[in-house]
Formats: sequence, C-alpha cells, structure tokens
Amino acid sequence: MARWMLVMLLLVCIVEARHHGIQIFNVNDYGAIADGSTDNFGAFLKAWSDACNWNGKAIFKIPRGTYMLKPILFSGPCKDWTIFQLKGVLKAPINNPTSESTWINFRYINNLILNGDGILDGQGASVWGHNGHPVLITMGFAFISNSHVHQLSSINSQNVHIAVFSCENMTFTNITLTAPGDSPNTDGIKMAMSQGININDVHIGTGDDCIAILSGTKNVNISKVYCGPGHGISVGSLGKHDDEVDVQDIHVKNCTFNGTSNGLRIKTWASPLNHTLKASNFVYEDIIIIDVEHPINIDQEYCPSGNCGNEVSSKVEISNVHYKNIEGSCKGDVAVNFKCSESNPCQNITGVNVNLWSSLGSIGTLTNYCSHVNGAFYGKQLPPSCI
Ligand SMILES: *[C@@H]1O[C@H](CO)[C@@H](O)[C@H](O)[C@H]1NC(C)=O
Ligand SMILES: *[C@@H]1O[C@H](CO)[C@@H](O)[C@H](O)[C@H]1NC(C)=O
Ligand SMILES: *[C@@H]1O[C@H](CO)[C@@H](O)[C@H](O)[C@H]1NC(C)=O
Ligand SMILES: *[C@@H]1O[C@H](CO)[C@@H](O)[C@H](O)[C@H]1NC(C)=O
Ligand SMILES: *[C@@H]1O[C@H](CO)[C@@H](O)[C@H](O)[C@H]1NC(C)=O
Ligand SMILES: *[C@@H]1O[C@H](CO)[C@@H](O)[C@H](O)[C@H]1NC(C)=O
Ligand SMILES: CC(=O)N[C@H]1CO[C@H](CO)[C@@H](O)[C@@H]1O
Repeated sequence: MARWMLVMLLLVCIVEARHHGIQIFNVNDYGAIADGSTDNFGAFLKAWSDACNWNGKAIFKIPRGTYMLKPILFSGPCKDWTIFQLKGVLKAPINNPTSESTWINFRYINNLILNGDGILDGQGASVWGHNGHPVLITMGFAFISNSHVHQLSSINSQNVHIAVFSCENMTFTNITLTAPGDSPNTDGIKMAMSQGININDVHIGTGDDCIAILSGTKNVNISKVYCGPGHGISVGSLGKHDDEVDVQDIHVKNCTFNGTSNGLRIKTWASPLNHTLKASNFVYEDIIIIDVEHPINIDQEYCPSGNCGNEVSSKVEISNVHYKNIEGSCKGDVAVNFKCSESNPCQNITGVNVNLWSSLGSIGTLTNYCSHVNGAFYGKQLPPSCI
C-alpha cells in the first residue's frame, strides 16, 4: 500500500474514533450568546439534553466568553460519562426570576466530570444583606456518584458556593471558592447525607464555613485545603432535628487556616433530640494555624443567635477524635476549647503535638478549656492540655 493511503486510512480511523468515542456539544451551536446579558437557559438545556443522551462520552462545552444564565437543572441519568467543560464565565441573575434556591443544579448523574478552568460568578454583592428574591446557592449536587469536579472557580456566591446532598464517591480538586470575609452564609462546600467524598488542593476564602460537614456524612478525606478568611472546617451544626443521622470517618490532613474565626470545629446544639446521635472517628493532622480565633473547638452549646432559651445538654455523642501536629498562632485567648455535653460527654479525645501560641506574642495569654471530656494528650502541648 502506498504511504499516503496508509496515512489516509489512519486519518479516517482517527475521525471515526472521535465520532464514536467522544462527542462535543458546544452551547454556541445551540444558540447560546456570550454577551453577558442574554439569558442562555434554553440553549444550555437543549445542549445538555443531547450530551446526556449521547451514546458515548459527551462533552458539554461552554467556550470562553461571558454567559448569563438563570437557575437551571442538569439532570441525568445520562448514557455514558458526561464532561461539563466550562471555559467561559457564567453569571447568575441578580434578581432571581424563579423560586429556585440553587443556581446550577446537577442531579441523578453517575460519572460526571466538571472542569475547564472557567468561573461561576454568583454576583453576590448585590444581594448580600438584602431580602427579597431567594438568594442562590451557586452549585448543587444531589444524587451524584463517581464524579469529579476540578479546575473551576466560584466567586461571590450569593449563598453557599457548593452544596452536596446524597452523593457518593465524589472528588473535588484544584478548585477556588472566594467571597468576602463578611459576606453572609457563603459556605465553601457544604455536605450532607453523602459518603466517599474527597476534597484535595482546594483554596477557600469566604464569609462562612470553608467546609461544613452535616448530618449523615461518612468517609470524607480532606487534604491541602487553604481556608481563610472563613469560619474553618466544621462538623455540624448537629443535634437540632430528629431526622439527623450519624457523622463518621472524617480525615483532615495537611491544611492551612489563615485569619479564620475557627479552625477545626465540631458544633452541636444543646437542644433535645428524641435519640442520641453519634459524631465519631475524626482525625485532624498536619495543620497550620495562622492568626485563628478558635483553632480547636468542640462546642456542644452552639447557639449563634445567643438566644436558645431553656438549654438542655446535647444528645450528640462525640467520640474518637484525634489531633496530631497542630501548630500555629491563635488570636483569641482559648487555644483548645472542649465544651462537651454533660449528659453525653466527649469520649476518647486524643492529641499529640498540639502547639499553639498567642498572636500577640509574649504579652498574650492563652489557655485551654475542658468540660465533660475524656481522653488523653501526649507529646509537646502548648498551652498545657486540660484533659
Ligand atoms: C489547577 O487549575 C488551574 C486553572 O484553574 C490550572 O492552571 C492548573 O494547572 C491546575 N493545577 C493542577 C495541579 O491541575
Ligand atoms: C463508591 O466506591 C466504592 C469503592 O470503590 C464502591 O464499592 C461503590 O460501589 C461506589 N458507589 C457507587 C454508588 O458507585
Ligand atoms: C480516605 O483515605 C483512607 C486511607 O487514608 C481510605 O481508606 C479511604 O477510602 C479514603 N476515602 C475516600 C473518600 O477517598
Ligand atoms: C495569611 O494572610 C495574610 C493576610 O491576608 C497574608 O498576608 C499572608 O501572606 C497569609 N499567610 C500565608 C502563609 O498564607
Ligand atoms: C420527638 O419527640 C417529640 C416530643 O415527644 C414529638 O412531638 C415528636 O413527634 C418526636 N419526633 C419524632 C421524629 O419521633
Ligand atoms: C480512640 O480513638 C482512636 C482514633 O482517634 C482509635 O484509633 C481508638 O481505637 C479509639 N479507642 C477506643 C477505645 O475506642
Ligand atoms: C499545612 C501543611 O502541612 N502543608 C504541607 C502539605 O504538603 C506539602 C507537600 O506535600 C507541603 O509542602 C506543605 O507544607
């Protein structure tokens, strides 16, 4: 066979392979307009429908440019892997024209990939602190499994940046979530009823919890998260509603907190539950603390409004929590706060090398506080452990 024929054959094969393997669905081919003001709901939905129903791997592509988009649901199940590739900027409506509380919803999808180094702009500045239209969670994942979210940024979310509910086996890597330190309710990643969640290499600076782990969450690995400003990585709040489920197996490693109000926090309400709830098996290790108000905090009398009426002791039982190599500066006066429940004391709270000093240097005073807590601390402890 002549050489050119071979080359031709090869080219035909490549083109064929591309058609059968992976197909691109570009929103611009469906009439999307990147002028930053025309709403693109219809074009996006049509492109998604074709991508999701494609018999093979599909790329739902949003090219560079700025696209206005009202709240939308990208629903599965899809036929194969679906890659949501965001290269451009999506802008949320300031006056949410719907009753939706989430802007970009993903639901009932197995094998979803989100990537593309694009930006989700919630345009929160115009709604923070104002009542009226429902403010929008930027991205919501519900009933999603075996999926990856990477190389994306979310800026100025109106509410939570990313909400994860009832998901299994999801990885979030190399994403950036930012909003001002004083923006209300702009949690970074908030999850509930989910398991097998990996969060790695994520930069979060926001006005509420960097990561919030709520009822029914299990098997979560968090590493290389930079948090600040923000309220830290929190388990809870838990213990307010009777339908809550245990939280367990959370591993937080190699993270930095800079200028946050809290670092590693577990918070439960002191309100009566019909049953006891367990929060157990947490490991926190290799954590750098810079100028944090409450670096290590278990608060079982959580009451942010300061108005919780007749408090009873929390029915949430916290156990098997390990702190290892936690080091840095504290700008408050209590470095380690263990305010546990009188009726369900904290059990097996252990630590090794927890070394915290005052941001004010030698003139600062720093102590630890313990109530109703059992366990043991080993190695270097500064200030001295109160367990
Ligand atoms: C992380 O994402 C940025 C773009 O958002 C990209 O430039 C960088 O290469 C990514 N890093 C890794 C390790 O993937
Ligand atoms: C999640 O991953 C685990 C371990 O790989 C696997 O056994 C399980 O089936 C996965 N869950 C789903 C919903 O695919
Ligand atoms: C978290 O890491 C542990 C081992 O360090 C592993 O057994 C577990 O499967 C991991 N979980 C996830 C969600 O990746
Ligand atoms: C901590 O935050 C301050 C203020 O934003 C910044 O100047 C400093 O570089 C940060 N430190 C680290 C280690 O990120
Ligand atoms: C919990 O107890 C309260 C008071 O006894 C009762 O009114 C409520 O229905 C109970 N809820 C559940 C889920 O059992
Ligand atoms: C105490 O907690 C550690 C992990 O933090 C665990 O390895 C150990 O088994 C626990 N001990 C008991 C008696 O439950
Ligand atoms: C906070 C912390 O321990 N950061 C470390 C995480 O791991 C990388 C390398 O894997 C180190 O360079 C960081 O210092």
